Amino acid sequence: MAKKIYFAGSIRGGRVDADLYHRIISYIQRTDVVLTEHVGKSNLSLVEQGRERDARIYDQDTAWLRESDVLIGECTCPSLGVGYELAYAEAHGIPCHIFYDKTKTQLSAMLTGNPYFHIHPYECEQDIYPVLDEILQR
Ligand code: 6IA
Repeated sequence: MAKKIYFAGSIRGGRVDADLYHRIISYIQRTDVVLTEHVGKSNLSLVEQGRERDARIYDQDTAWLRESDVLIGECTCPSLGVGYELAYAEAHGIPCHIFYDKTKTQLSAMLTGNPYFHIHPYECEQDIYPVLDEILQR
């Protein structure tokens, strides 16, 4: 049965890796459902929408997190929101897989230091896909 994947990637933290998110999401979608497809879209509005509009984003995202089977995060570009989502997923017992390009960044010790998280440093994008196959049990 198709898994429900919560893909987490930076939005207001910066969109430098948006095209990479899009490619990862498309790859997962070959067999599974990505609840957060919008994270890979170009032309996302980065502007704060006011607390009411942001509350709707928060409510929807936390509901999707609770119903997801796995969280897959691309964490090369640091994002407060992604950090929050990881802690939220951990609190709800959702398995979390974190990818980051080790030639570009160092991950926070709050992630690498937590044995709950499955951490996947990579050196080039092509390293990501075989690991995704394993996570998705293809
Ligand atoms: O702090 P950040 O904005 O970088 O946090 C990014 C993370 O928070 C992502 O993994 C998303 O799941 C979530 N997130 C942040 N902003 C939004 C958002 N904004 N919509 C949905 N999830 C969000 C509105 C964009 C909309 C116009 C499509």
